[in-house]
Amino acid sequence: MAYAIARIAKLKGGSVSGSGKHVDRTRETPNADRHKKHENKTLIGDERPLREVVTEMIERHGGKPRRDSVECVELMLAASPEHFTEGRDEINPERVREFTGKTVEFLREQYGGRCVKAVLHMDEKTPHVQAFVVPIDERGKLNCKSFFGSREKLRRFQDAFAEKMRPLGLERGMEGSRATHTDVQRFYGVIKEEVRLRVIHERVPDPPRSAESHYESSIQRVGRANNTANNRCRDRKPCVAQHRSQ
Ligand SMILES: [Mn+2]
Repeated sequence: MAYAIARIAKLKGGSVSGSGKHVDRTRETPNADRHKKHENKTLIGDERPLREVVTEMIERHGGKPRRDSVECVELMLAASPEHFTEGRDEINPERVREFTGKTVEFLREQYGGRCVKAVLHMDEKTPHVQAFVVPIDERGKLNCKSFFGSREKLRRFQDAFAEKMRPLGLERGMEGSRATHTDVQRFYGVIKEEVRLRVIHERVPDPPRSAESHYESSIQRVGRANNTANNRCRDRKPCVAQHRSQ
């Protein structure tokens, strides 16, 4: 059974331009095959850098992002690899065309002009679309929470994508089921390099630890380990001495 896969990543500050460079391949991309780069396609938006179009969209609505605002949400939309290969070695271009068409429809219906860029990647292991949505609410404010702020909202986003993909024969995996989990893992396997290069803001301690405080705590840790080691040595010295004297 092939599944529809939809994941999001929230982008703040510097990670907007980083993600943009990655998706446009203007930065070295180790997991992408440069011989297939010409098969990638811009589906929504133009060739301008992501940072530029996101800022433009925010400014058009009079918004001033705070330092920790989610300025852009990256959507990764894909299907199980076997959906495109049908068990063969080659990718069926017709399957990619259908998938791409439905994905663009989905993005336009759900986000309209807020989706400032969408790119089809054909140069990684499995075809997938990476799309970028500026989460501007009805009042013109950046408000990621109103789109993706709860488990329920995330679930609805995945439901809607699966519903859109249903005519292609793709299933929405049962939530929390093994099948879904395996597929997601496999998907992340495909884009592992991208994920590794990205700053996962949710995991950055808040406030971020400075290099200095990190250094301090490392020194303390080494110091404690040293003391323990010294104490152990001290305990053993008499034994060594005793042993020698025998
Ligand atoms: Mn990609």
